Amino acid sequence: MAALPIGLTYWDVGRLVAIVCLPLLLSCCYVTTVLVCLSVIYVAFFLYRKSTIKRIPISGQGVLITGCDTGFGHEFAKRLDSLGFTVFAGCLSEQSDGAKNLKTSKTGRLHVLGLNITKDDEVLKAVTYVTKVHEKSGCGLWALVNNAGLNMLGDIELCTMEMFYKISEVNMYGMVRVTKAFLPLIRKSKGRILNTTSVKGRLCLPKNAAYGITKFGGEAFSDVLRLEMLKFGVRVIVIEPGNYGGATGMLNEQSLKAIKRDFNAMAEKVSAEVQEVYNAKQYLEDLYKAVCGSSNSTYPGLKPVVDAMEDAVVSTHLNIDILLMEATPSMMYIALLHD
Ligand SMILES: *[C@@H]1O[C@H](CO)[C@@H](O)[C@H](O)[C@H]1NC(C)=O
Ligand SMILES: *[C@@H]1O[C@H](CO)[C@@H](O)[C@H](O)[C@H]1NC(C)=O
Ligand SMILES: CC(=O)N[C@H]1CO[C@H](CO)[C@@H](O)[C@@H]1O
Repeated sequence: MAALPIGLTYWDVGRLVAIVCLPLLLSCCYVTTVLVCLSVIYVAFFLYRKSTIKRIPISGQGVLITGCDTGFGHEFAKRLDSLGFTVFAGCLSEQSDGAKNLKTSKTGRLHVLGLNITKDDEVLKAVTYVTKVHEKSGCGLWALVNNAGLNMLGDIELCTMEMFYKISEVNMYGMVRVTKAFLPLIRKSKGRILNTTSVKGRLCLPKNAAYGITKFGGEAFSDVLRLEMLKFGVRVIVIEPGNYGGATGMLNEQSLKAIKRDFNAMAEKVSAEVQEVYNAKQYLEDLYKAVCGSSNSTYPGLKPVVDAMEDAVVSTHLNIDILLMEATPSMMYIALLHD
């Protein structure tokens, strides 16, 4: 959403204008005068509150983000780098275009790490690296952003068991592995853990079982973690983006190739009975075409989600009211609060 120089979005301004004008339109009597006064007071309070959202002191604080090759992770790494954070950008491959692009940062604070979150040794190596940097600079690790994730599509009767295992290994167990490994550092800083899930962590849609169960699992994991971390002063936040597939890279050329590969494997392994009932091969071909076409119908940018991620990492008080102002219709943004 476009922002005006004073830090308000057009939506904010529209709402304020409506609040001020409505009483005037209704009638012109004594009651109107009172309502206008009240409105002006409300507007003043609103502006005051907007201008006093407190931010943590950023200088030197570290944030580790997984899945920075593309999408939200990539954009968020750049955003935090520009704000002054020390950023540890975990990339599935250090040779990816995204990783190479991040390495061109001139701030000297952006570290690109090869981090396949399904591998114990790579996660351990990342912990050692982050610890070493912090011993040198003396700052803590303020936040862990679990963002890396895979998408998968297909009816339950068509998806192979390998597909169910593979996506859980990344989206669910990968997050558990990374979180467990970095918790000692986060506990020390009384910091934050941010998890990117999806609206599909709350809503069930056909053809989304393999993906959906990992996101429901992620929601459960985050909520339990939130309760267990209360006593350590660590906050746990989930962000649930909606229809952003086109902008995240989930539907780029490479991802479409992976989907095609999955669909070919599905068509090959499907039983004769299921092939007949679903006309599976044709069905998957049509589904693939629909997926290719769908990237144009998703939200075109990443900014609303990256703004929400920034709020979750940077705001001193996670006030659900303030954070919700950044929500858009295509995104649900839920901050799980302690109190
Ligand atoms: C990540 O690790 C898994 C095994 O844990 C492996 O199957 C996969 O190919 C790796 N991905 C990349 C891009 O190296
Ligand atoms: C989606 O948009 C792109 C670029 O605007 C266009 O080239 C492509 O044909 C569109 N795809 C579909 C299926 O409409
Ligand atoms: C609970 C939660 O939000 N889990 C998500 C955290 O991040 C992982 C990995 O990026 C997601 O796949 C989980 O669903």
